[in-house]
Amino acid sequence: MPTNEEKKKIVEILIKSGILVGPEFMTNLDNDDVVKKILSLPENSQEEEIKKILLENKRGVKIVKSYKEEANKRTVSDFISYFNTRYNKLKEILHKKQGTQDAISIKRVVAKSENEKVSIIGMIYDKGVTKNNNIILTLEDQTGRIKAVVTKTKDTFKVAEECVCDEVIGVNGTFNKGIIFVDEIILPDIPATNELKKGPEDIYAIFTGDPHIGSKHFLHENFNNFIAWLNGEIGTEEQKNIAKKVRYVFVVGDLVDGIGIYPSQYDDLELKDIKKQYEKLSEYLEKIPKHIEIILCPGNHDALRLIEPQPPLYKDYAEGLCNLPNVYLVSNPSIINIGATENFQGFNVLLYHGASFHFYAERVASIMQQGGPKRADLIMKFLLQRRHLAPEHTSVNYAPNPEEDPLLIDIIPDFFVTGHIHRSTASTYRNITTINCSCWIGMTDFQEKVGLIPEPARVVAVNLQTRETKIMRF
Ligand code: D5M
Ligand code: FE
Ligand code: ZN
Repeated sequence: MPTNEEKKKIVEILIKSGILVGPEFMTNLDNDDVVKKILSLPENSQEEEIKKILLENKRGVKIVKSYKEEANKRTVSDFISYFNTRYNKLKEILHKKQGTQDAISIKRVVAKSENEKVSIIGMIYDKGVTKNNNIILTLEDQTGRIKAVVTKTKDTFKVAEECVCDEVIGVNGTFNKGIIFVDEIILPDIPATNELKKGPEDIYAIFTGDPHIGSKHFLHENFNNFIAWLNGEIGTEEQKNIAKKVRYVFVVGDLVDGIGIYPSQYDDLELKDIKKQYEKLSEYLEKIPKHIEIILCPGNHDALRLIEPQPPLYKDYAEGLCNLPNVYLVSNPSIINIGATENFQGFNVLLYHGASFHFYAERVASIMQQGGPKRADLIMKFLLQRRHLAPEHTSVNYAPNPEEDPLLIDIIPDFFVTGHIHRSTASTYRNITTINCSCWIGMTDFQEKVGLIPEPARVVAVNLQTRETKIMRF
């Protein structure tokens, strides 16, 4: 708790920065970290900075990573630095793993004598098949390129079959006649020892996505049922009991249907004005009880650039949302920490709408054969193993930030949450709960054409004390 002296100082700082707070603000200011952060701000701090700190003061939500849009134009050299940054980070992860600890540079491999055991860490520059149906990978690091052959008879052939360009892997094998004959491929992956965290409180987080507000196919009635349930108005006794314990609602992109997203979309729209679509969303979300924190990230239908990372929604479009005290606008992707208490570090939730998913659903044979886009669980596992949301360069449009790769999975999340596919799955990979959220829009002509049957009006409810997941239908 801040002392009276500290309280006075905080009020002064807030007034100077033009921020008005209600009387309940001081009563609720019980987080010493927040008090310290505000007091250590320079005199003429930006309003935005203070607001960010205040936002985190709200119960149990901390924005760990959310990306802003960078203003500068990108050049070819940015792509080179971006790939170097990505390679270095994944190399660091791989170097810690059993099997690739002794990896050396490609230049040093090439200088070796014949028939020597070698280990390298490389980015896949190219992948092909030899005339005997073995897989041939061209691997690259900062010192050069080398070919690596994986024969059909090796156990690791299955791993090689799934590999895509631009992912970073460890390779162990024998160097002979300028080629590495591969014994083992090691992926950066999630450690097998990754722990399942359980929270101290019997509370719930709800995961949903793709409301597509504004579309003629938006399912008003079902969405209203969902909100009525959150308000304890409908459901069985057991379901009402869960509703009482909900503290967080995540909505993972395609918040509105947008305008001009596909050629004939105009005819599919009930609300043909983007601001009206976001206003409608605010009207719905306003009905959610205020003790529930609502976290919103954008998707490919939202009023933002399609380049990833997509920044949080702009205030201009989402004024109503900004005025709701329990709404947090974050980027796509982003990492949000929830449920932390004095003795518990909280859960990290990795949010990603999922624009890269179709690429892997169609290109990776093992995923395609098991259901393709219907198997978000397999796609999510594939991405976690590669520690990247879109390993192959052409799988999404992205901004090549030379200092950081926002699509890299460096922090191991407790929850990996995506949408876009309009179906729901809840699964686990190495103690990470992988959730693909459903949607609130019926079948569109486009989906009918691509043969993807949606499973709308479902949410995934997770108990943060037991980590039990439940798919609920509305
Ligand atoms: O995506 C709506 C639906 O359409 C969802 O089921 C995914 C599918 N979809 C979206 N983009 C593609 C591509 N490029 N190929 C195949 N299927 C796709 P939404 O983002 O809501 O329009
Ligand atoms: Fe969608
Ligand atoms: Zn989408």
